Formats: sequence, C-alpha cells, structure tokens
Amino acid sequence: MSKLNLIAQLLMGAALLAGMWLARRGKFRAHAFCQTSVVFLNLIPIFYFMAPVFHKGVQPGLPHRLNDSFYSVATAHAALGTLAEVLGIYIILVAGTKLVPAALRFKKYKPWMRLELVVWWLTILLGLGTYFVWYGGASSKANDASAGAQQPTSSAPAASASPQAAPKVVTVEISNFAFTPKELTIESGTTVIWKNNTGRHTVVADDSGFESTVMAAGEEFRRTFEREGRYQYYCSLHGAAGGADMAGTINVTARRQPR
Ligand SMILES: [Cu+2]
Repeated sequence: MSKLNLIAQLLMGAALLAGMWLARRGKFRAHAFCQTSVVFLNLIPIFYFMAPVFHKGVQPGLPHRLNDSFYSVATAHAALGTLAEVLGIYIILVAGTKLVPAALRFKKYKPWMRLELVVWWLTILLGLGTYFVWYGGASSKANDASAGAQQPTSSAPAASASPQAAPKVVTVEISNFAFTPKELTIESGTTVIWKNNTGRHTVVADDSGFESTVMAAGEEFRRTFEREGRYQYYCSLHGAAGGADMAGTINVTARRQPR
C-alpha cells in the first residue's frame, strides 16, 4: 500500500508539472482540468491511507518524540501536505467557481499557483523522506543485523524445551510485517523479548497493559508475564487491536514447576 501510494504521488506530482506546461501553452481549459483532477484525486489516498496511518502511527508520539526522524519527517510532511491540499482547493474555488466572496478572492493567479506547485512538490519530497525513513533504509540495515544475530539466537534455549528446563526467556521475531510466532504459550514468570529485525514497529497490548516505543531495526522490547491470561497485542503502525493485520497473542499458563 505504501509503495502504491508513493507511485501515485509521483505520478500526480508529474501531472501537475504537465498541467503547468499546458497553462504556458495557453491551453487553460486542459490546464484547469488536469490540476483540478489531481487535487481531488489526492483526497482518496489522504483519507484512505495517509491520514489513518498518521493517526495510528505518529499522533501517539507527538510532541514528545519529535526528535526522532520517524516522527519529525512524517509530521512535517503531514503539515505541509495539509497546506498544499487546502491551498489547492482554495485556488480551484477562486479560479473555477464563483463560490468564494469577492473579499477572499485573489486577482493574480500566477503567484498563487506557483506557490501551490512549490508547496506540493516540497510535500512530495518530504513524503519520499517519510517513505525511506519508515520503510526503506531501515530494512536493508535490518537484514545485516538479523544475519549477524542468527548465531547467538540459535544457541539460546528453545521455546519447546522440556518442563524441567522451562525457559525463562522466549523470543518473538519481528520481520516481514509479522510477529513470529504469532501465538505463543508461556509459563508465568517468563520474559518475552520482541526482536525487531526489519523496519519500524511497535508492540502494544490491546488492553494498554504494555507498550513499546517505535523500535528501529535491531532494537528489542521485553516484558515479563507474571499473571496467567491471554494477552493480545499489535503493532500500532501496521495492525490494530483485536488481532487485525500485524498482531499477536501471548498465552500465559500456570508455572508447571514450583521453584
Ligand atoms: Cu509493524
């Protein structure tokens, strides 16, 4: 979805440049159609993809995590993108309709339209930045990290060990937008370590009982489960409470062997 949006945004940015060229050629009707289509088409990815992702993944970290590029680039992109979209609709209303009262209308089209094009393209650049911070660079780094971490992990006690040697630490791997194992059963007193191998993810309990920060590749989050029960959790960037998409479950059973 993020890749599809990236391609769509680049195409729309290119269409706006083509539309500018149409205006220069004096083809104003085609110009108006082109620019108007882009501004309104862009409402679809905004409301169906970007706004929900921002709401779920970025808003919870604001403003205290703005020193992390994951939050700051996305926030700048969202702010400038909102401006670009609102300004675009305003220009369309002034230039193409009589809905805007005289006092609020501009008379010189060119400076406003140029400003809009610049703001729009700056938004695209910040969007590219967001894409690479969120989905790009981190994953290639993570591949190295997970390859290097493979050997020490395999020597750790396995989750399926006999009751006599009940493991006190169990690992859940995070990669390919999934938690592995997705469902894990442990004895109470066991510590679960979530190891993030690729991209940025979080571990958030459905009942808010625990919550990690946004983890970069190579980072981990741990929690010791003392109470028996069923703990559902999800990644706040790629999943949702109730087991949707990127989510998992920890079942905590009674300790089989008293100390
Ligand atoms: Cu995730």
